[in-house]
Amino acid sequence: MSTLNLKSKIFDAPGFSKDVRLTQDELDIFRNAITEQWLSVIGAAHRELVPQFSEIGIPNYHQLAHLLTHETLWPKQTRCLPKHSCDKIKVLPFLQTLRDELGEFSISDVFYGDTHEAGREEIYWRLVRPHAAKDVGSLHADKWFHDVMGMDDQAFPSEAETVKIWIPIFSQPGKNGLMIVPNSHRKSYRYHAAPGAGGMKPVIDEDVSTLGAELMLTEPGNMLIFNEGILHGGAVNMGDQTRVSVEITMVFANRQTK
Ligand SMILES: O=C(O)CCC(=O)C(=O)O
Ligand SMILES: [Fe+2]
Repeated sequence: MSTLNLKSKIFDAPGFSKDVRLTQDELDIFRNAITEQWLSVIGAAHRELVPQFSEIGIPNYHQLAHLLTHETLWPKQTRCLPKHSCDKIKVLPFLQTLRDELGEFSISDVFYGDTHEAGREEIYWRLVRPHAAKDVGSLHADKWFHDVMGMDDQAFPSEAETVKIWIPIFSQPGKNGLMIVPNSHRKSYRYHAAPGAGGMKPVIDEDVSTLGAELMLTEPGNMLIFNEGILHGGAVNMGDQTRVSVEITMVFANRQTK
């Protein structure tokens, strides 16, 4: 039962889809789960600041971020949703839509640095403050991360194929979001591995201004679903709100790409 043609978009051309949207109820579940974890991490470091951050909300996080040590407060492990939130998200209708389109999949395990939490599903979020170039990484394909972090055969079996779901939770279309290079999963690009905050990370060795990266126009809830070979990366946030997005890696037992 496929009505959106996702398989051919993701595995054939252009290598991604922007056809699936969360309902308002689904979006609210993500917003509430992320806000809860965001306040709990802030509260663990600075109990007295919780009322202020709670009052302004995540889209205005950057206005008060100077009150805490942003650079050290948000390693990936503080942004992986707790089990009670993952359990709520796992049963949402959008994942059934994806199963109907793409076939059965599992969600990859929590994986950061040298830590692999076997059996715990990874649904994580990120904060990208306005005009903060450091809050976005360089263009990459997710399969480069899997390679340089040695995730194959750990977070998922090496014969498996992954597809990423990227969901804008708070976003300003045209001002922030994800850049994608259409059809890039069919090409190869040079990169090398370098140490990063959460373990090894890939760094592209190409002139990225020539690669044809396009900013995707995505309203909150309008997800991007893309091939593990697609070149993509966060755009520097030119808006006036903190951008919040979620990432989920679907794992398919068998390769669809030949
Ligand atoms: O949201 C970002 O800035 C980067 C996201 C990304 O690399 C991904 O979803 O795989
Ligand atoms: Fe990525």
